[in-house]
Amino acid sequence: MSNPRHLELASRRQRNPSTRMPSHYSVKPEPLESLQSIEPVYGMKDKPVSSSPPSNSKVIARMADDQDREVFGVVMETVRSSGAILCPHDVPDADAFGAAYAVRAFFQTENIPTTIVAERIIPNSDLLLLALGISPVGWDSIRADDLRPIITLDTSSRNTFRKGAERKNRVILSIDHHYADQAKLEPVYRIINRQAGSTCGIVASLIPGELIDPLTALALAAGISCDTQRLLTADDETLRLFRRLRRISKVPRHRIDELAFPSLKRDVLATLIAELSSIRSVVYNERVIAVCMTAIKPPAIMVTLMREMDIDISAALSPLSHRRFQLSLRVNQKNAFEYGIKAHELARSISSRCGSLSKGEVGGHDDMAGGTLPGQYEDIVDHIIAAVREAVDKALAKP
Ligand SMILES: [Mn+2]
Repeated sequence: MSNPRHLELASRRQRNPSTRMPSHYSVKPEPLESLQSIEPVYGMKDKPVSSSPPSNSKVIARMADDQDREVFGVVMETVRSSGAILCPHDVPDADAFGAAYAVRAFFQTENIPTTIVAERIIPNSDLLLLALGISPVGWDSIRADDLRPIITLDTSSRNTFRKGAERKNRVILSIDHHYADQAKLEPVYRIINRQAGSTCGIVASLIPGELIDPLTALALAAGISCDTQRLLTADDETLRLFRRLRRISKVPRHRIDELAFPSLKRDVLATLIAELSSIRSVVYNERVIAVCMTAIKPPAIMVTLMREMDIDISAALSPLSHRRFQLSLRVNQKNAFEYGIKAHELARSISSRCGSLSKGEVGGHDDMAGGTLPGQYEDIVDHIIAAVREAVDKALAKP
């Protein structure tokens, strides 16, 4: 890391032991060689973000609690000599990359080496990677005898390891906030809060505030912008955190948003506009439901455009192979948060209507979800519209 402020913080940190992570663990770090046999020891949270200040006042956010910070400290001790592989989800977005960058920078202050391994990076991420000065590698460049433990960021799904599934590396920690039906990893530790708006918010709550240097702040702020639709769905705590991070980063708001949602290349935008002619839309109980096929991968790019058009419930499908599609789903914030039409539940309902053989290849959040679906395009569109109609009926039936 060449950032002088970061180096200064790192050396100050070494001089001042009081800024270290918790030093008295109730959970002792496990020796690396025993990781293979450990049962997962720490569970999943499904609770609102804490409203009381963390007892460790050095952190600047509350999306993780003291137990999470203790776990994070234990993981750090466990990988201190070996180093770790940091693994954001496939087709990483700013939340996944931002979280990976921040963990990497924090570990670096303790001289713990890390490698960021990411698959299917899309050109949309170029700007962010350039700004952060990182170049993730693929699983291909990790040697077979490299047994460093893996930390997954913004995912706890096995899909992340499409190429590396056979690897012997144990996942020591997953930091995540998704509702997922996907085959789950079995990490030794989990720091999962499904009520947190972003993984970057969780990571910001794990790192002592004074060690968050400008570039780390930028990474975390971009991740928060990405997962909250440029703060549109951010709660008060997230807004406060974003403001602090933005101040530390010294980067203007519009530039942070641009890293999270880079302007599309003009030819890509032109293709998306042309593809909109194949959109199928219905109006049901005053909701506009629209489904569109796209060749631009991932379909999240098309579905984000559709959401910006103020469609209530949008779905984009892109063909993966014969009779298999990748789904990206968005529910606009009014329907997601006011009427309780939850994107991740909708995705699950669509998936079961499509008769996904391997149950659970979808996941996501209240307002965004995705996954893979089997079937013919026209049938899948029918299933999506039927599932949304049912969800709208259920939402309207609620008192
Ligand atoms: Mn995320």
